[in-house]
Amino acid sequence: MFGVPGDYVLSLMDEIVGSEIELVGTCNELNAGYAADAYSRVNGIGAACVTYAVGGFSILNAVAGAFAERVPVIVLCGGPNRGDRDLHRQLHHTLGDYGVQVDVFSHVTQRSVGLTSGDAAPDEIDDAITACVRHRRPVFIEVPADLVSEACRAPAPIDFDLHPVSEPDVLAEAVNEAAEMLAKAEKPVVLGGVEVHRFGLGEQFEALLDHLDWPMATALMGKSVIRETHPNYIGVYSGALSEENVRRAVEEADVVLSIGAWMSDIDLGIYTARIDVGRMIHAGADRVQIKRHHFDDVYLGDFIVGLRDALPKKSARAPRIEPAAISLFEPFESDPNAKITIDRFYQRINHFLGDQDVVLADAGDSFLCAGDLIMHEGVGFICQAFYCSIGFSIPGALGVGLADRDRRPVVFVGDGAFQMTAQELSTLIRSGLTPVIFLMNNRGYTVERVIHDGPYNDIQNWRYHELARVFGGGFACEVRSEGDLETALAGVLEHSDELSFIEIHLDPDDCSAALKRLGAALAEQRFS
Ligand SMILES: Cc1ncc(C[n+]2csc(CCOP(=O)(O)OP(=O)(O)O)c2C)c(N)n1
Ligand SMILES: [Mg+2]
Repeated sequence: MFGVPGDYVLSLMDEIVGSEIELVGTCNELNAGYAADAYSRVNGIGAACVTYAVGGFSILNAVAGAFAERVPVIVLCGGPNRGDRDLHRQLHHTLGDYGVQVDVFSHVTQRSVGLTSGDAAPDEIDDAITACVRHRRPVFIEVPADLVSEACRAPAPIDFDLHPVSEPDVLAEAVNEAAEMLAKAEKPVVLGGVEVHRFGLGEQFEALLDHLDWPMATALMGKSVIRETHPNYIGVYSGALSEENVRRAVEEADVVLSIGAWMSDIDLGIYTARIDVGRMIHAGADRVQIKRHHFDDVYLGDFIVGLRDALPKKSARAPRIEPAAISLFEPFESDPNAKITIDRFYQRINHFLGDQDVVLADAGDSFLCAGDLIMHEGVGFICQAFYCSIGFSIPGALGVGLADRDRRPVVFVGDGAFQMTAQELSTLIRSGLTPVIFLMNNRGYTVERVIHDGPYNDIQNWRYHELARVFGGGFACEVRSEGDLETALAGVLEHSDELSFIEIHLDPDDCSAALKRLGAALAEQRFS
């Protein structure tokens, strides 16, 4: 559990410290929220604990992100004693209306509850935890300081009912209709999505893919939903931003079978995607849409298994499309004196990632570039490709590292994003974690520059690589050439038992081809 103390939450924190839960102090509450979110993406659920209002409203943005991206996080928040509320005392951190926090959080959580009595608390807490797990969304529980020590009954076992049962007739009808459409397909493609991961359906999904043997792409949100060395995996689809072979495979398919994919603007390449609904089967968490009609109460897991049973093995003569993992076999030869560029950097990093790494790519050019990296067996990819709050990745690395100490977080973060949450480097070091952080210094907000430039996109240039030493240690260096990059990567391997921080100096106008296309599409939308 991640958090920052305050007087309203000290009694609750004492209970947490005395429990089996490890309480990890972060530099601020926003970072506690990001860390809990990333922890949840690896381990299935995350938690944070903060004080009333000043803490609560600081973590709000991270909770909104978890809500938008369906990440289960439990937020505990201390609060004024019940007696003080009754007397309407003007207490520090309060805003007149004591209920305002629970109210605000009700808009960005599945359940927002202020506990009021020991009698009701066990049911209210169980209800909130159940809502969090079932809906894969955050919940907020406010605990008045004086309630913490009040006696209540022991908690009952909870049945989370994670995979509710589909309506059998509706499921059968949806599966039959989908199977009929797919059986006629000659050029089908599968689009794998984030909900497969959120609902723990990776194995079922991979079994379906192996059974069908069709090409499969993913949108950015769903990246790493299966290992990307899978022979059927062809790459990230994001409309006009995609690599040409992936774009054509998806847009020229006669049926697109979308399994748990989201259709957000970034995922669809700012609506440059050209997929006709008339050729689409779109299975979501609890609903299946076929062409222009839909079936409710059909759950994703049931639909995946149902389709596998209904379709013959390797039915369609799906075209062979080059697997994305082929890029791993393209040799990389370093040109030591060449200035480092974005393209060459990521080509090199593709060969650097190891099994069990978890890549965290911050919003900005970092997540567009990292989308083309190949996630090996067991390698995870985490980015907020829908909510896109910059600064997620550094505290996110803390969450990932603590969720599984055997996995190395590898962070790609822009200079602008880094300045948002930089101080959490200190907690990474304090926790003895060993992430590798690549700070992409292109002197400002390049994404924004590409959309529309102005003086607001310039930021103060820091000596970023010196910060690791300021915050307590680790291996750090800066990279200007391809030769420097080789030296830096050798240093990372040598210092595998500590944090590595590598500052990459880039030209301000050096960015990925995808960003150039994205910028043009966004600029057209906003400024035309
Ligand atoms: C919390 C937050 N504030 C502002 C934005 C708007 N925004 C999106 S990208 C970006 C700039 C990111 O700059 P940097 O991290 O340096 O990445 P680059 O674009 O240079 O690759 C900004 C300010 C945001 N997404 N999130
Ligand atoms: Mg930048």
